[in-house]
Amino acid sequence: MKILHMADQHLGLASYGRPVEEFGATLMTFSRAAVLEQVDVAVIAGDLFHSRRPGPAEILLAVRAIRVLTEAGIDTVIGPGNHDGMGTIADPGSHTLAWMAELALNRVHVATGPELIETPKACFAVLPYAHRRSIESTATLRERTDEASRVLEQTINDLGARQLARGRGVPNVFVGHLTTVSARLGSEAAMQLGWDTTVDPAVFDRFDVACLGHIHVRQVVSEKAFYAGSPDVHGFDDQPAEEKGFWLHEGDQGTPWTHRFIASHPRAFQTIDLPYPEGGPGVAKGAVVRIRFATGPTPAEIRDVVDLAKAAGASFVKVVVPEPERRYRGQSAELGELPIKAQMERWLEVNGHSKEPALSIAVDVISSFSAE
Ligand SMILES: [Mn+2]
Repeated sequence: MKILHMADQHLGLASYGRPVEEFGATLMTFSRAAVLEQVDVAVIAGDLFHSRRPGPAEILLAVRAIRVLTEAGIDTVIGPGNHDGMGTIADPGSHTLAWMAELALNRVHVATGPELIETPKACFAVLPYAHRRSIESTATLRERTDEASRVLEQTINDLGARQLARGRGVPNVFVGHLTTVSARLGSEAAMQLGWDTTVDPAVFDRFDVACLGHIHVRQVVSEKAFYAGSPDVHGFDDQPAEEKGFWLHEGDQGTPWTHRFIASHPRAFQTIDLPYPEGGPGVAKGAVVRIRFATGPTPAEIRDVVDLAKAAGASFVKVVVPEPERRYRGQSAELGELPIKAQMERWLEVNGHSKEPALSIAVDVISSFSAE
């Protein structure tokens, strides 16, 4: 059987001057690819919408793309992500896709909690995003995060066991919106490290394939687990446009699966360091361009380089000028000589903040970075 897997579409994000229709077009690229490849199931592994309160334009674009799948006889399996408003796993009505689940559209399967979804050719164990706060506890932040990870792994194992118990002889697929321990993180890294519940990718070994969302960098986590990444470029630190797309997973129960990348061809992002080369800037057609000045420019210089970039085809230009060195309140010159943890501790002390939990969180974040 064939599954086309995407995640993190973020309909409604509209950053860098891009209209919502551009993200809708990417979603339509997904549907058309699914039809072209004659897949059995299209999987959307969370964050279809950018907010839990999408406007009529976003809802229309989502429904149109899903309808293309339905009319081609393709089943669609959707799991809610954090941006869809999935916060508390015990509250099935909390996310923006709840209405779509309630409609019970033919061939459209929306999970409202951790559940099994049966299609003619496979069984899907779907785990919506689960925030740490889903697990009631009086423990410390760190303990709660660890506990939430254990609970999630247990939930995944339970879903897998229930799949096996059904004994249909079809592939057992996992769909989830979550962080795995070894995942290579995108630009939201600092926000997530130490804050998000994480699971060990070994928990996916029991499935035929795991279709993951949440991390925006498309990647292979293990032999069984795959992140689709966001199909549009979300910023200058994101993967380049040519690496964006979907996974085509193909196989049968208990047999080795193949995993093929299908490009989504989103708008390119490009960084140009000044001065421009001879003959002006080389800009990919319609690219979102970031121009970096080495020294502080005059307003006229900024206007000139922006005009040249736009004339060369840029759709949006972001100008970066060097920032003057900042010194935080309470920071002294010799502080720079101290190890970073000591700097942090001293800063909290001087500014009259309590050291916990800020210090433990900072240490987690710092150690995660240096481990790479
Ligand atoms: Mn996302």
